[in-house]
Amino acid sequence: MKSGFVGIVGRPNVGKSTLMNALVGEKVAITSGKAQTTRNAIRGIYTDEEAQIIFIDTPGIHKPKNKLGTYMTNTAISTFKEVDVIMFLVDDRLSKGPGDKYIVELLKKVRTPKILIINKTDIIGPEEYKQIFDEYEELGLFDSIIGTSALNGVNTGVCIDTVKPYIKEGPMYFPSDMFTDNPMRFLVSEIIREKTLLYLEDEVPHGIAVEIQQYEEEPNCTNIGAVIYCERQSHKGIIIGAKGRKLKGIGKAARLELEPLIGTKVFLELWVKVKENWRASDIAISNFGYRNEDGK
Ligand SMILES: Nc1nc2c(ncn2[C@@H]2O[C@H](COP(=O)(O)OP(=O)(O)OP(=O)(O)O)[C@@H](O)[C@H]2O)c(=O)[nH]1
Ligand SMILES: [Mg+2]
Repeated sequence: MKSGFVGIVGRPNVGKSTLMNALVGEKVAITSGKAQTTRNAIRGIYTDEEAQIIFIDTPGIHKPKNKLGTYMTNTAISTFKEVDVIMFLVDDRLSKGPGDKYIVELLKKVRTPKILIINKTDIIGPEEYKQIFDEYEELGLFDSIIGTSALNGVNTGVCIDTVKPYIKEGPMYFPSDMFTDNPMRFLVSEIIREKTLLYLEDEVPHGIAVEIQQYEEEPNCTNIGAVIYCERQSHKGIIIGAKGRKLKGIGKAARLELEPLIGTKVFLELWVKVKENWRASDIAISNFGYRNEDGK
């Protein structure tokens, strides 16, 4: 048996979480069309007869504008040296902007094997794909280059086969039927956050955090109470919506996903509260669980 860790890194919104879910075959990380969705390193576990591969989905690396952003970017970069293989996801040409160039410079400094994943091949034309491929190939930095459509599950098997030679003989860290090591409460808060992102536009989503305040399991029903925090009074109104309709929609969408996941009926109550500028506060971001294991 082989086992090892694979870091999935890249700019925000390139499809890292979508790819991890496709590789693992279960939704273990939330995804959205809004940049900076993932905030923690999230482990997704893949197991077959030969190997157990623990994928680590990371927050998109970006130029931070607040303490939360700094935490997120540091979380992503700190995985570079902790994994056996790095999967670097892109969805555009290297010459297109500074984001990918910055990550490439960071990757040049680490000796960990690197696989380039050109994702979203379903919407990249063949000409464009070749340009992306050539620009990265020229760097001589990557051990392999793979094109994927994470959304359609295209080439996930190739990703797994490409990773395997880079991981060593090792123990099974997790039971074969386990897909993530995160507790259910975390998944629940993330799914509520995902639905909130889905219903919101522009600047509000980035300032959202979800805190589970009540989680009671009964034989046929789970009672969940959660607070959606936002940064401004005006955002609170947007989240609640006219006659509370938006919040109701968020609650319903979350409940529909939670019921099959938990396996009981779910009674979900949501509140919206304002915590001014929380992303600039060390204490607030730490209280929301955005802290490293060493407490920093
Ligand atoms: N067309 C297409 N869209 C994709 C593909 N993979 C992901 N997406 C979409 O891209 C958006 C971002 O996907 P995520 O998986 O949340 O991206 P991410 O890299 O994890 O983003 P952050 O967590 O913000 O860093 C979502 O709307 C996905 O549905 C793909 O292969 N093709
Ligand atoms: Mg993500």
